[in-house]
Amino acid sequence: MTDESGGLVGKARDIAGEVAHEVKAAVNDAAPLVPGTPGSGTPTLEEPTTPTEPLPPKPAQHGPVPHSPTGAPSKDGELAAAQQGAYLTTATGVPLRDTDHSLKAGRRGPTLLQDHHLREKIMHFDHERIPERVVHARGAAAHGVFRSNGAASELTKAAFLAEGATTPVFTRFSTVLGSRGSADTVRDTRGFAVKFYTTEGNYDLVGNNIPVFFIQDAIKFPDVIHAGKPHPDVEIPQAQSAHDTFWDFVSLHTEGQHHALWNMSDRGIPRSYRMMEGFGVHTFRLVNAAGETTLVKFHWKPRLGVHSLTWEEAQIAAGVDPDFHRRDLADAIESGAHPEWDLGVQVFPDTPDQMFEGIDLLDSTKFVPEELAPVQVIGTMTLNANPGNYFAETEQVAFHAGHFVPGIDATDDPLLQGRLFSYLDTQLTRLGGPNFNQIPINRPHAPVNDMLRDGFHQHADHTGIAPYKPNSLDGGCPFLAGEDVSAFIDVPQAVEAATKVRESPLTYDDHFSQARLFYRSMSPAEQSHIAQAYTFELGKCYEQAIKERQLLALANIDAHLCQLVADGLGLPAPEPTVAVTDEAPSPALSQIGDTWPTDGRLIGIVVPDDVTDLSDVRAVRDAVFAAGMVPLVIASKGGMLTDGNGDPVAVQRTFLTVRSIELDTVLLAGAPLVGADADPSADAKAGAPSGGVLDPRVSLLLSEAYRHCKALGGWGDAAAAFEASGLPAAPAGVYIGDDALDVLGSVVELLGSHRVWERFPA
Ligand code: HDE
Repeated sequence: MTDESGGLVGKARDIAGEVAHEVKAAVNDAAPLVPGTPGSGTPTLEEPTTPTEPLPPKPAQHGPVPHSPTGAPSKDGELAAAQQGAYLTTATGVPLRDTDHSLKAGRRGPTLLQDHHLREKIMHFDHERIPERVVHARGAAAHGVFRSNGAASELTKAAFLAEGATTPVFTRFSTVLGSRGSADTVRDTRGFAVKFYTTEGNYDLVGNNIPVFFIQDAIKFPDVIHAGKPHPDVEIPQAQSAHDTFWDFVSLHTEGQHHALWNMSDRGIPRSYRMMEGFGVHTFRLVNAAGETTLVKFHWKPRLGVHSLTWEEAQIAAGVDPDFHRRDLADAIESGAHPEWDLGVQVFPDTPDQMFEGIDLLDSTKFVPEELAPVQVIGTMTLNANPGNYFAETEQVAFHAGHFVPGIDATDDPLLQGRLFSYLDTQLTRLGGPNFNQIPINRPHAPVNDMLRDGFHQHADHTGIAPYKPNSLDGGCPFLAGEDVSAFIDVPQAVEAATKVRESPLTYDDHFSQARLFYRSMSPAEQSHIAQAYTFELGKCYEQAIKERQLLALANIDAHLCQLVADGLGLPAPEPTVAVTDEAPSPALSQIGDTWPTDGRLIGIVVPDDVTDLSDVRAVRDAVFAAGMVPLVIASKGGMLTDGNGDPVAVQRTFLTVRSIELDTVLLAGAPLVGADADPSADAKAGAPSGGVLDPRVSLLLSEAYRHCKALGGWGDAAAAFEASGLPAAPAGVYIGDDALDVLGSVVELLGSHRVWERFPA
């Protein structure tokens, strides 16, 4: 290296040591911050000119734990640093002086082919995209840890399920149908995929937030997905099932009816990834150290409870904040509200028929009600860090339903069997070759000694000359695990001697009884949401025959549901075509009737311009932070609110930027008068009715939040505001008082049950 280039790098390192960065970590330690900071540094008005090393990640962020491509822990954390040095370089580390101008023959002349920097920069940019996932393209992920309580150690020899074992995890949530840039809050199933980096290799639990699936046999997967995806001619509609091809398929292939019903329920529009259950869906086989087997179904139970959006909230969010779920997850982690789930199993004896209480455990369109087989908690997952880089981690993570560890094995569920093939296959196209397990986020934290060699993007520099078995040239390495090593041993499961057939077991023919069970387990409010969802989705279909055919399926599920939907569609309700059995409800399926923690919930505090004393606002804001929630101060315009008595109060949202859907509750510190900028031609929200005294944007905020059955509160002149916004007199779940902290307490208590349920018309 010349003096110029080598000296530059060295000099930059020295300067970086001297430059004190105002890193937000330090600020965060001192006082809680509203989450959402774009980076760890505080930007200056002028473009910085002092060379410095790259800034550290944000405090709540990190990349994959550094390991070599073959699972060896990195002795030098630096290996994980993707950037270093203070100066811009080429991909091969040559420092650059200019990246704004291409090399030209004169100022106005043509660009020269010689410009290797331009060529490299544009070449790389042209190839930044990889194919999105064929399903589950839209997702968000986080790092965390799984702690086992040992309750499963009698059932499985898996080391990560031994008492006290802690295992790093990376968890990705997703929608199924939408493209990578689609909205989060669409009506759809959600993916819930967890990669456990165990000491015995990676274990992936690739599940969904719904315990049943559309199809019983993997061979139907392309059919159901082609039907759910946008129409192939015009590629609409995006990320939803409210269209003809979806309902055409599930009304003909009625094994999809049960899953479709779950999607039409509130489970199809979760409030947050943090508030979803997760299910392994299939039955898996556990095997313990003695070789004894049990059948299990995996469940993730969110500590925050299962909660959903209303359909109107979901639709507004899809436009106003398409990143609603991703933002919620990242912000909660950044604000210290680390989401947690208990992992549990339903345990069934491994009998030859693989049935439990008349339910076929190999049929993924069926679930086992918790009342019949309780969920036994075997550990807890805490998500505590956001990814450092979306593409490197969330996009490149490769889950595989066949990533088992010793102690966990597959069953003969024909849906699972197809998945065991599919998840390796898809990565060849998506990640460009067979070495995807060497990508940092996919690297195991266990020693790898395989005999797989070469291929695109090979990162491991293998030694030895005999990647075959048996060999003597490499001393016989690698050896097969002996009795002293816990190895993966396929369970020697008997398979019935049979003739090759393309047929399903006869138990698979029942498509309606569990759908009926689910519907009858819902509260009246939840049932009415289901009826509305069907009416909406079928109302979006063009073809009358498809609507009529789907009504036939609904008649086989529940006559009242069928009637409600038929009324909405203006069609007669048909008679059932199968015997409608009486199914005992499963109360565990309803979301209503308990209270849950409110960690990371968003509390909007509206401060009118005429509030001269901000002490209540400061007290409420601090109490909200102290309770592990996030306060968002809303005012007529941005900036800082001051009253001359204490710290200025930062405004996070204005009447222009705020919308009710991002807030779990709204508190009014008075009654904001109509603002000078409340002009419907500039901001359509300003057209909301408000009695001419209240700012119409605030009136809209209140009326929407009220309609969405959120708890509300206020102090000062707040009563006048509620009155002006047209809410009913003495409305349920609205707290107005003189003491702001008392009001906050009442509202948060109600928030624990998620909604003011009695406001929903039953
Ligand atoms: Fe998947 N699925 N799937 N799936 N699936 C994929 O893998 C597939 C199924 C699930 O966040 C793909 O890497 C087939 C059931 C999740 O990266 C692909 C069948 C369940 C994710 C694939 C199923 C799931 C996927 C697309 C029927 C719940 C996202 C890209 C036999 C238990 C994982 C990829 C992530 C992703 C195939 C059925 C869950 C193509 C063939 C049932 C959560 O391999």
